[in-house]
Amino acid sequence: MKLKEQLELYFVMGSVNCDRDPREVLTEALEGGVTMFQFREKGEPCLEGEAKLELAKDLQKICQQFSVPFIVNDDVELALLLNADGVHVGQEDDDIEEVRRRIGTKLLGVSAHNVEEAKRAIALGADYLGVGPMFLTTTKADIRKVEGPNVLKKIRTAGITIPLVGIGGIKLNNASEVIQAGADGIAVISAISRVPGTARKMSNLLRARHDPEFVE
Ligand code: 3NM
Repeated sequence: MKLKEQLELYFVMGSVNCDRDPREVLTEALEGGVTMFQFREKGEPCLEGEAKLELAKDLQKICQQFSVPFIVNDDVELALLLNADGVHVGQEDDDIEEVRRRIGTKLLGVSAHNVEEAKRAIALGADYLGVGPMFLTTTKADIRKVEGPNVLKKIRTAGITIPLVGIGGIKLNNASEVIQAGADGIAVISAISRVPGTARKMSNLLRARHDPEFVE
C-alpha cells in the first residue's frame, strides 16, 4: 500500500487518552478501519520505563495482527528497540536530521504548522507531515494558533506534494473539510479513543470518497 493510502485514517494514542484499556481501544479502532497507528505516550499521568515498554509491545503486536504500521512518537530509542515502522517528531522534539540518520529507512513523520516548517522538515528527511491544529482541541496543551484547514491549502499551493495529514480537533463532522483542503488523511486522538464506533464511521466516510457506490 502507498504511504498516502496508509495515512488515510491515522489513529494517535497513549494511555492518557483512553477511558478503558488501550489494547481494547486500539483493537476496536483497527477493526473499524484505522490504517496507521502512532503510540504517543505523553501528558500526565503517562507511563514511563518498563510499563511504557510493555504497553508499546502489546500495541505493536495488535497492529501487526492487522498489518497496520506502528509508529512511535518522539522516542527513537523505543522505536529502534521494537523495530517499529517509524517515528514521528514535533518541531520541539529531537533534531530532525539526527532522527533521520538514526532510523535509516524507517518512516519519519514531522509536525509542521506552516509552509516554512514544512519545507524545512522535507529538506531534513521527513516522509510525511502532520499539520495542525486544524481545529480547537483540548488533547494537547501546547498547541499553536488554530489556522484551520487553510494551512493545508497554503502548503499545497507552495508546491509541496509529499503526504500530509491534518491533526487537531478532527471529528466526524469536520473530517471532510480537512481532506478537501489537501490532506491525504486525518490524524485523530480523542474522537476515536473516547468514542467507540467513531473509527468505523470515519473509515466509511473516507472510503465513500474513492468509491461513490460504497454504502455502509
Ligand atoms: N498535535 P485530538 S494537535 C497531538 O497541532 C496533536 O500539531 C497537534 O488530538 C498539532 O484529535 C494534537 O483529540 C492533538 O484533537 C490532537
